Amino acid sequence: MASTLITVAPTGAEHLKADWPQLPTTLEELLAEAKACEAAGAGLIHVHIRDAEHRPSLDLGRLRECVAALRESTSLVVQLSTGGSVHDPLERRLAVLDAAPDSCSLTCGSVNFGDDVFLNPWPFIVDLFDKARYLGIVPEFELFDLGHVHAMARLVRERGLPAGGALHCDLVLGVPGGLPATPQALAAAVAVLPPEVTSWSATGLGRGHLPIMSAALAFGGHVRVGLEDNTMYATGRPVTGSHELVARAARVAAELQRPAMTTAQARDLLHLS
Ligand code: KMH
Ligand code: ZN
Repeated sequence: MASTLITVAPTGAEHLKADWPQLPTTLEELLAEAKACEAAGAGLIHVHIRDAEHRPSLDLGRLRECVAALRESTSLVVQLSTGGSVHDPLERRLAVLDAAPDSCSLTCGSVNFGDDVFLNPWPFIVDLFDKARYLGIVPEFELFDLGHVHAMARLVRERGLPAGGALHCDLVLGVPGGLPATPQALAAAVAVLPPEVTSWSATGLGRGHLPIMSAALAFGGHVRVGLEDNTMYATGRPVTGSHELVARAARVAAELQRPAMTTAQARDLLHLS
């Protein structure tokens, strides 16, 4: 039976701790959430860290400490965000790879991000791709728009496959400026994925969370959930922790005969040694 990779994105860079106290912004909180998410069925954790004031951070020392602690406490695939926040300079985002995670996010183009711009110029994409491959870090290509799908295809055709040879991407729908979080938009993006793609997941922001999770499973994809993307479990009922969203995704996937992958299966899927 085919199984489902459940990625959890527990923190992100956008939500404020003051507004969402359940957001794991300290290392201790992140480790507790990661363990609960692994127990609930997550295979991979997409990590943004925060500083002592709960602000988004790309501090290399903190990133290294976080990678080591997650590896010690869980067997989750550890993916560091190279997207950071919209305010992070490109050089600091590139330096994230020096923390040596298993995987890194790699966004394949710029996109309006609410009132801001999430900047990903082509030379930066190439630098990230080359550095990740040199270091043996497996990228997950983040695709916020249809043009990003074509940029990913151009990247692998011009530069070859990433470390390990698998090609995993994640469709992010619902950012104001990118693809809307509708099954129709997801179908359009899936239809133009290049043949080199070996696996894909999807996440829908906010109200798009459930429609995109359901559609991704129906289309044979994997899913990403977590407070980074969605703070409400149901109308009027905030998420108490990302593990709740992982548990629900695992239940739905099991009912659809696509049970949650183990972390070992997740490593196989991504060709991680
Ligand atoms: N925080 C967004 C600006 C990623 O992690 O690679 C970018 C983001 C994507 O979250
Ligand atoms: Zn992220």
